[in-house]
Amino acid sequence: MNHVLILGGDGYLGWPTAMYFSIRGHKVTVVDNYFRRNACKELDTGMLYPIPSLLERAKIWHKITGKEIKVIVGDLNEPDLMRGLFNGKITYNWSLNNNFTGIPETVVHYAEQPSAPYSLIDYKYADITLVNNLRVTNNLMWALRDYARETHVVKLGTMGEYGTPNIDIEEGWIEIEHKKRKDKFLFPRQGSSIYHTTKIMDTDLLWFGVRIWGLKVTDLMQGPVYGIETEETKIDESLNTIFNYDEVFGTVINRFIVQAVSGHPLTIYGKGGQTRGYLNIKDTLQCVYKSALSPAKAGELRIFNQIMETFSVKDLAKKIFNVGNKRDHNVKIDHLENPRKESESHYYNPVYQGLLNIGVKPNYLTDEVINSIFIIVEKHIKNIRKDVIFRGIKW
Ligand code: USQ
Repeated sequence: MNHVLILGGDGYLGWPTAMYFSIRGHKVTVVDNYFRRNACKELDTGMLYPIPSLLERAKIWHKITGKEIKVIVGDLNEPDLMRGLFNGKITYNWSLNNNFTGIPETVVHYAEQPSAPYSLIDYKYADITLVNNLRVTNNLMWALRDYARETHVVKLGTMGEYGTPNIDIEEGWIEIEHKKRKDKFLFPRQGSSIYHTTKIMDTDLLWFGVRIWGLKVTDLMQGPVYGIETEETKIDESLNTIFNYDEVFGTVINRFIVQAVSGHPLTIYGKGGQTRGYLNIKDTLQCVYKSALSPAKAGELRIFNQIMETFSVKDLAKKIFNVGNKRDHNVKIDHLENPRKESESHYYNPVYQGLLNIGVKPNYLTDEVINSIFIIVEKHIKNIRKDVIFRGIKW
């Protein structure tokens, strides 16, 4: 694998992924339309600290490391932009020269609206989520079909596609015996938001492309990610990733730590028995990288459950309460009426072996790791806005 194309390369995971591949010697191109930044502005979500534009980030990266990350600022809803990434009819917004890098061996697809609450603000935001997520995925699938059948797609899926069924969750597939006959199917899916439902639909779209045109796809069913730092963001503060703690774009562990630092009670929704699989942002990078190094075969939809350990929301609050109090924060815990429709006590037993089998080494949520996130959040305490922590977007 030589050239990697990262769709959604400006986001919480996209930018750290770009640096991770780049520092390891791969040619990297990133594309982004600033959806996340614009949505944060429009919804007035606040951010823990400001971050440079994608063009500035690429220039800073080049200055510090001597490596090039080519940047295209554009909307992948436009089929011609997506196709240009594979047929060479493309103009870079920043690169050392404007020469087409060639067809990428790997595409990492993050270019989706990633928030469940965003998708349920009202009809408008549901529609933006549905149109964006499916159209970008469809544009990608057709560009691959027409120009790049050898290219491997690593697509970010979500554990939330499975919901919380009363049986063990397999890695994507399940064998079913029915009236004495057997066959293998995608594991049953039941998203608990419009966002999660779009992820089910785009898995189905790519599964179609895999069956009909022999595309190569790895679908990473990721749980909520936490963390702020990667080896590459540590190189310089200006390389930091976007960090949200608000109700729309913040994920629960990141939110709880910011709440603890700012003196806001931890916002457990309902009873807090909701159990999910979690992973450190550093592990997202490892998982995507290892998947890219050992691609799916032609005509294969390979699915991994991308989580490293499971916790209930109550367990998480307790962990953050303990570390926060040791750091002299007077942490309080609150149980809010759950704005979401989700089970608060349920069976949860997912399998998550595939990524370990290809060499991922988990970083677990230890007190030390939580403590290291506290230290960074404390540095930016002045930027924390308590008014964006809970607004109550209802399902
Ligand atoms: N929760 C609280 N209090 C809060 C925030 C969340 O109790 O202040 C609870 C939620 O009700 C939920 C759990 O914590 O049960 C996780 O919520 P989250 O906001 O961290 O995660 P979620 O909305 O499920 O979405 C996030 C990412 C999404 C990714 C997904 C993986 O935003 O992109 O796909 O995690 S998963 O949850 O496995 O579907």
